[in-house]
Amino acid sequence: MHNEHNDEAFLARINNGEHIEPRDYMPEAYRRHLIRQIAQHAHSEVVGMQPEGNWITRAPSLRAKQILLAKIQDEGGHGLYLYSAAETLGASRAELIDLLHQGKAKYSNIFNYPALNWADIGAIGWLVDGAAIVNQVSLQRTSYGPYSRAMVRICKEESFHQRQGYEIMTTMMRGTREQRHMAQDAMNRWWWPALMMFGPHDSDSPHSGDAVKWKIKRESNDTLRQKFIDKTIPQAELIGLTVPDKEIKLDEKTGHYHIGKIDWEEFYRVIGGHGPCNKKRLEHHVHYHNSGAWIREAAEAHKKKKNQKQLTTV
Ligand code: BYC
Repeated sequence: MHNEHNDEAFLARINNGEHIEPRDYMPEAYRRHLIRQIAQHAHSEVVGMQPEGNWITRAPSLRAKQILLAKIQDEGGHGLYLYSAAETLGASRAELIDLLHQGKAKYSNIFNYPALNWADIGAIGWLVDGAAIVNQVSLQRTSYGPYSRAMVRICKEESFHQRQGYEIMTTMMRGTREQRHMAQDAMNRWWWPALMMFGPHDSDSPHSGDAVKWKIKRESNDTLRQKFIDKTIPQAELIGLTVPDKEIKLDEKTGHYHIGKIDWEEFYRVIGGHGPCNKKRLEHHVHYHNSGAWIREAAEAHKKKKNQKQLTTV
């Protein structure tokens, strides 16, 4: 345990590439920064189960249903790893969920859009999980130990999610004219919100300064967005999808694609609570959280009874 209550020594450890562990000294601002980000991440995983959950009963085959179920269960698990990582910083899951319900904690912009048809399940897996994995691979090297270790597990599962989405899109692009149209329509609706998942441009990102200094963020919002763009455009072209951006151009010298302007007004509107599904997502979460209260109470009562039994047998 590193108990030196000294911000300079703390920064030196970070710069030395050491992990910060729960009982080590950390500045209060570092702890609060992590709780905000990890909670937002955990809420995203759990709220992210909603648009896909809606399609379990309508999956086009038993195989597709099994894969979708497994993916959604993974996401619930990711939420649990992340809430546990936040708990090591002194923030309880109940407290964080309460903040979500009060509209004081954010979750990813992307889950405020509707999943209208089966092609959306492909687009979510391919583009949304694809964007999430680019961000999360980088977060495997984040400075806080429990967050970094949670990311290693999460990334293994996310790569399967991305592939299942791309497989759906590939199958649809090999299908009928209507199926190709559905896949292109889903691409058109999910492309720009997926680019927004990386957050505002570096110059407009208020938390990036501290995040980079403390090595919470290992790569900037724009660097990760560009990585995703460079990786995804060739995948779209390979299966015959058109990226919905007339300004896309490959810079032969740098190997990077140039893209058009992102609509940041839409981003701030959506994260400010006014996207197409914000109200529905939150109401759904509150409803099912409240209707599950009995099981949390039963688990607590069981724990208490078990502890009492252990005490009497000692
Ligand atoms: N959505 O200073 P900035 C997934 C907010 S889903 C909403 O750049 P930061 C999955 C930001 O919170 C992926 N809000 O912030 C699950 C801040 O507002 P506050 C989830 C956003 O934190 C199921 C303000 O804008 N992944 O895995 O340095 C199925 C200024 O931004 C967003 C994570 O959460 C956004 N996209 O950087 C499939 C990864 N972007 O807090 C997939 C972990 C920004 O001051 N998080 N804001 O009110 C991160 O890496 C960073 O938090 C971000 C933002 C890059 C997202």
